[in-house]
Amino acid sequence: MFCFQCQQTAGNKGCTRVGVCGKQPETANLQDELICELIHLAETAVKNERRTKTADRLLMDGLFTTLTNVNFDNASIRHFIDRIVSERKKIGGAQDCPKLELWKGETDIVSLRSTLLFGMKGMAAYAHHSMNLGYEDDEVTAWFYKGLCAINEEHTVEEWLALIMEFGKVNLKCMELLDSANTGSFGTPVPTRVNTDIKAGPFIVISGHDLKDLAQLLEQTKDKGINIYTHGEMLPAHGYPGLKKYPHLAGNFGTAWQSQQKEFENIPAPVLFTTNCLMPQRPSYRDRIYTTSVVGYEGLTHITADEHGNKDFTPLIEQALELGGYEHDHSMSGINGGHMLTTGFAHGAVLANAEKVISAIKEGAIKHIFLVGGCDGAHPGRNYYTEFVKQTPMDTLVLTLACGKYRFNDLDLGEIGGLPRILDMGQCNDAYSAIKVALTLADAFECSVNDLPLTLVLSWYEQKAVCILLTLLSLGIKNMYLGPTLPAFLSESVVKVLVDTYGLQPITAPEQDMDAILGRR
Ligand code: FSO
Ligand code: SF4
Repeated sequence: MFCFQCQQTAGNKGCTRVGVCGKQPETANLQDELICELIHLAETAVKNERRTKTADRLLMDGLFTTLTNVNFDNASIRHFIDRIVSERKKIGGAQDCPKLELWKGETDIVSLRSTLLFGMKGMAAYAHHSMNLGYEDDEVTAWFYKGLCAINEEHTVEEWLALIMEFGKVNLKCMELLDSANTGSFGTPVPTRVNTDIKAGPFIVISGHDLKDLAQLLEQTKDKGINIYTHGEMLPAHGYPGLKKYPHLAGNFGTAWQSQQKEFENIPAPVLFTTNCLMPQRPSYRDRIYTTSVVGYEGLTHITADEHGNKDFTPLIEQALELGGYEHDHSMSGINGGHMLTTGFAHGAVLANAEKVISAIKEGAIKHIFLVGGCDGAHPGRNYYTEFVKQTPMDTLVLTLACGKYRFNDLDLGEIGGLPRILDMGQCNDAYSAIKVALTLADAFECSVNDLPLTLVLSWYEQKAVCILLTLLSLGIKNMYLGPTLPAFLSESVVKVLVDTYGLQPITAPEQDMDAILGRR
């Protein structure tokens, strides 16, 4: 096996014996085979000018299946490969296709090819959620064909870089599409306080990013005496009017994904994984974990959708009632309990306060805005983000998004002009909100985003973070800080391009970076 797609890759070089994430060699090899089959399907569709709805969906879901911490189930990956092959044959493709060597070749070319492929895996996740809610954009869907074909073609370094920047722009469209899908289906998020303790009685925990799954679960548990708690990236769901209207959407359970093995131990309730990040389970709670959609793990119960996307969550509901939950209201102290978390500051809520923010910046009440966001992970260097946020001066705002926020979203940093100093914009795809806010401010100050008193301090873990980074670069955003380590798949020369052209900086120490950003040196 060879895999170097995520931040925790072995020795920051590549997983070769077994994945740090728990992925086994056979699974890794099957995922490579799946990617090769997707490339052949895209090539056949383009060559024969026969794009189909089924192929569209296979490209997105297939890429998403291979994203970090999504699918560890060999049988389901094999089944997926069979579906791709059968669709390829249906549209006039060859019986058998050659195996492709994705990770072999000249270092810089492998690096550029991997960057594009990993970015596309991230975009596939966003396109998948949009499609679940009935939202599609032809330019985005068509780019999956274009990008997959491009991966199996020869390009010069300049051509690869141009393709990657073009991809970044398409991914912005895809994030905009998902924003329309989420707000069009569930309304514009409003600032919302979220409880982190667990009420007595039966409950279900729902993790991942898919709001449609949450909506169906809320509908099916209505008036059944079952409370629903979000976990990880599902926390921002509380801000959407169409979801918060359910009184049994009771709070948020636990912290970021990498703590799940500890936090799920002994909970008297089932947990549904709608997307990543799923970790190998300890035996103590394995019988309570359910998967759906592209998520898979051998031995877990998988909830499938019918042809209209409807799912039947009865197995979880029955188990929740059987387990009964906690006897008394349960304090989760130690794992974020006892705090109220605040979410719902997507672009709608922040821009409703745009005048206030703009005049606060003009009057000097807000001296700087930081976007500290991205994905969390187990790397020890990730304490940087907690320390960095703690050190932000009182006259600065901190925008955040994705699961990296669990490093500091329980800190009380006070308020600035009636706004909390930490504003949670949502999930990782809500980077779209951050971009919208930045562009609005640039407009108001008649300058470029790079001239605003704004700095992006990003944490990355898996491939959605890769597509977001490529979008930010394609918008020409400079001097971003990235950590906790630079991606192993970026070769030295590619890093040099990013540093020289975009001023991308690896994080160092919180004080040192803060001083440099605020010009205090
Ligand atoms: Fe986190 Fe996992 Fe949103 Fe990622 S839960 S790490 S970038 O999947 O998707 O932030
Ligand atoms: Fe290693 Fe990450 Fe790949 Fe898992 S996804 S095998 S941890 S590089």
